[in-house]
Amino acid sequence: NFKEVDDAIHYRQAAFGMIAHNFGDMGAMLKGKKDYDAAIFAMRATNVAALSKLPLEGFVSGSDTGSTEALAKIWSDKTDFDAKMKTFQENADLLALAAGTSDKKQIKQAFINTGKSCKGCHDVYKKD
Ligand code: ASC
Repeated sequence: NFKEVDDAIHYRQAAFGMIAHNFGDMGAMLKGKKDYDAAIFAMRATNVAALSKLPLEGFVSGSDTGSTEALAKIWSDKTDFDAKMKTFQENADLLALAAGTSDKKQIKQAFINTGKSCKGCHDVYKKD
């Protein structure tokens, strides 16, 4: 358990920050903004899959105020929020699996699916 609500907010923000760093680098490789390195890409995909399991724990009740972009709707629609988070985790797991192959088409599709599950949640539950 977290000692303070702020600790929970920091925890989930740290996880999201690490997810964005790893996912962003994968995107740069797929878009040709930097050289594609299959080993680094696979490591990052593994990182994102593991990190995807972390943020949900930080969404404790009462943590919709303070230094956060999380909307109160998360807690009024918690079942849907949890389901969307689970979909993200599943897509991240599939991306890590794809990244272990050399099937670039499958990798790209799995990356797109994962990005959609990031955006799908942000559109509804994150302040702009
Ligand atoms: C990222 C990032 C997000 C997602 C989202 C995907 O790299 O920081 O929030 O991808 O833009 O659509």
